[in-house]
Amino acid sequence: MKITDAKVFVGGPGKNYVTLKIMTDQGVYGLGDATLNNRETLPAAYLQDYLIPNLIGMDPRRSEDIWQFFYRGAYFRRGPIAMAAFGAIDMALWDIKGKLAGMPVYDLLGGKSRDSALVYAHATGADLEDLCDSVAKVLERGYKAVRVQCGIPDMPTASYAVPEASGTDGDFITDFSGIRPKIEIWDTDRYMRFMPQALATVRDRFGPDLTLLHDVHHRLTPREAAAFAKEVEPVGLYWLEDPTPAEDQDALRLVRQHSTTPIAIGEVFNSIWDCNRLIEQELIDFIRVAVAYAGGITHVRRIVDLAGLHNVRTGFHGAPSHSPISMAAQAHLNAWAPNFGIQEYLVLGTPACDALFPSGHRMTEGQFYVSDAPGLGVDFDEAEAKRYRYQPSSHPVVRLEDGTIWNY
Ligand code: GCO
Ligand code: MG
Repeated sequence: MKITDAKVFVGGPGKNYVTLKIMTDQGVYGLGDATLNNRETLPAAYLQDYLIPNLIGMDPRRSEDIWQFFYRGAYFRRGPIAMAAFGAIDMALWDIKGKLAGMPVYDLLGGKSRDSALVYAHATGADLEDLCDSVAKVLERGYKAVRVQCGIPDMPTASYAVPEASGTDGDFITDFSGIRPKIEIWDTDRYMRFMPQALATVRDRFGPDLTLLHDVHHRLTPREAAAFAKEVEPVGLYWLEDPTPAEDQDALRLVRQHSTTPIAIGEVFNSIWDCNRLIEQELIDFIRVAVAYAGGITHVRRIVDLAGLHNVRTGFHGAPSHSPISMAAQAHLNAWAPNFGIQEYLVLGTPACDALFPSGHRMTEGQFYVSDAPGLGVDFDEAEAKRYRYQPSSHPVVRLEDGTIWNY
């Protein structure tokens, strides 16, 4: 069996999804997602210029060897662009494998460990009242778990994932449009004074059963993160996400020594080498990698297995930048993983997205039900894809009030 061709499409409703379609000599095709948020043309070029010319003629059933060929064979290993590019190849090969076997990917991984997977949505407000309205709306839609972000009083600009004005939009999603980044101004002291109390108010208002999460988005130093994590202990967060940037894996030890608040990290990681010490030394509770950024199912499965040995559960990244293809790949891992925790979920379900990526995956009452169709269970409508063009976009850049660049 041979791979005969592969095509890359860039575009989608409100997002530059990078979709890979691999064709074979037996008529079976596979789909993968190489969307690297706000840098989408780069994995697309890596696929087109380097990977696809090598892929043609390979046996698609040999997904492990193909993964090793592109990883070890590249000489310059790892990095988000390469890992997103061959992550998409890997997803597509598992899709083909499942179609050949007539089995959903979760059965190839070892079968279902649960009937459905708990997901969390986002609630956000320009101020605390606005945030509570947003949480109430999310709960009305059936979710049982919610990540809360809130505007900070007297902060010079709205900070991460928060609308400028109250009442703007309960479904606020960060505006990444344009090639020149928007500038956000950050003040750690104001955040540290306000946010623990805001989280406590949400907990009081909505009671102990709400699964509550918060994302610090890499803004604190390890010492500040330790103080924050300790202060919010009574809130009973499901997790505190990205309290510090985690390039320095050992820095998390300080947070751990001072607090029992569960820590989730990993949405920007692209290999097991970015998180092996965090996992082995049990410095985190949840691993946030995304199948799209971390080398596909083959590599993420290794991370999940390592995590399972150390009481670390999964909480895969699910921001709207992931197409329904990688969300499906994650849904299959979520159905199987013995150490599943929760799944961030925002993308599927809009009519335009469903038209481009028809699938039998379903989300209801805050639970994700994986499709039992063979392979990944998502299709891609090429005629529909012609409606979309690449739109340049950028992550905001953060500065402190004196101008110093900070972490987004
Ligand atoms: C999350 C993330 C996102 C990121 C975005 C950047 O937890 O969902 O932090 O909101 O900001 O994915 O590309
Ligand atoms: Mg995050």
